[in-house]
Amino acid sequence: MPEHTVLNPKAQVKPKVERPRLHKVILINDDFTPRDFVVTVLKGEFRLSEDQAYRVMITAHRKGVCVVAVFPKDVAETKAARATEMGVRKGYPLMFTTEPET
Ligand code: TYC
Repeated sequence: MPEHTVLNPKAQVKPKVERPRLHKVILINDDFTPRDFVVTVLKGEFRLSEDQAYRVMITAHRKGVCVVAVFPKDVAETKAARATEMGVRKGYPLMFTTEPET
């Protein structure tokens, strides 16, 4: 056998391909935005069903915050900005933020 024959080629290099981390979109409670409007925004921007949207809204209402969904960073940031903007246009303090998933 030649001196440099590789018996197990896969043992040579460890492919270090890491998936980009996903980012959470987080809904923040406030005292002014109407519940129905929050549900409408969640359905429109995040494609949640009526049931899912109501559960996310009521969880934020009771606990202060709720994770809406996770996306690649740019998608999470765009959706959070668009959803927040929908509230701004109506004069509501509705707020969505993003943070990297641990
Ligand atoms: N707390 C608001 C109210 O009582 C409803 C609300 C829920 C607002 C969730 C924002 O992220 C929110 N009208």
